[in-house]
Amino acid sequence: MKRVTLPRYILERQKEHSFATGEFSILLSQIALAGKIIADELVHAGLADVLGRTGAVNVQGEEVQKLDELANEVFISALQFSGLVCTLVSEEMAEATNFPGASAEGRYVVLVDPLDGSSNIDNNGPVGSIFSIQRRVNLKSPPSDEDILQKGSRLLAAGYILYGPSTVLVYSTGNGVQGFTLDRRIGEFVLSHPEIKVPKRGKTYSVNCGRYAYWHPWTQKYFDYVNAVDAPTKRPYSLRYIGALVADMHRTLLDGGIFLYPADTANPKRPTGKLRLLYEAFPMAYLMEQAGGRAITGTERILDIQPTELHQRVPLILGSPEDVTVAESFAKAGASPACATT
Ligand code: AHM
Ligand code: MG
Repeated sequence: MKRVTLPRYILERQKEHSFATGEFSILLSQIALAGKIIADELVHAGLADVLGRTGAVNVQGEEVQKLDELANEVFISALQFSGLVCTLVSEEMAEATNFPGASAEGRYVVLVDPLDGSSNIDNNGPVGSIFSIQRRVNLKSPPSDEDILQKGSRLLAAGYILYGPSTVLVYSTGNGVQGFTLDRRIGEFVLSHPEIKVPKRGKTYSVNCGRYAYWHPWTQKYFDYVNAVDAPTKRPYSLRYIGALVADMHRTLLDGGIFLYPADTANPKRPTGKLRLLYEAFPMAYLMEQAGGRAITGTERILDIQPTELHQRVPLILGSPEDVTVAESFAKAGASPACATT
């Protein structure tokens, strides 16, 4: 059997990347290394003393799990000595971290959610890591917000690692989406899902419908729509929701359908939903578009949003193009004063 490892794949396609020769290979192999280390820690988590909470609360106001902290440390160690990354942005760190020494000259900003879906950790559910890479805007001055707060449409690369029954790394550098599965026998990611394309339409929707009471009227109407019986459009859709964005994204990417984490009214402090723009919504939107899908807030393309804050949140709706377009028509009708129902 022909086995194409991740390092071989990157080398073979290096000329297509918008990175300077060799730099992307180093960056991606360091990210893949972080993924392998985290995957290994997760496999043994129930045996080592790494389950549960640290007692700390992060910048998001969420309790930090020991594995959140560990995964964050793994990404820092994997990236800070590459000499390529000037700044790391992480869900687990209140501020962006500028790496010292030779790295201060680095030409890239890396953004990560080191362990996404961490509420699944203690019950042995799937979790993931999300990463993306931006090019530093100005090499002559110290790294600043200008380098970090760039639109998703300017991303050089994005991807995720899903720690499920197998560990899968999916990434794009703007030339389609490739998926690799970790072969533990040789310790390498091996190409298993070349040129991933999302189906034009799916049969499932994915949303935390326990929040129905807090949703805006258009979201409730869309939910009622996907649950209604209509043979020509193959409704009702089935519900699939894992509660870990990486796992819900991976299924949606492969099988089609729609994922939503919409804005709701539950918490006035976060009227734009739960998911974070820079290190959750942007990379997933980038991958979904690269696979032929769409990603919107409801009324706006995610990748066109100009970020204003490091940990800003955003409503996220992504998936098969036809499914997202239907949801968009509900959102646009709901946003129009003529159609407002409250
Ligand atoms: P996390 O990054 O702190 O783990 O939170 C993000 C997660 C996503 O993975 C997932 O889509 C969402 O939170 C689930 O939230 P909820 O439990 O409200 O459905
Ligand atoms: Mg997350």
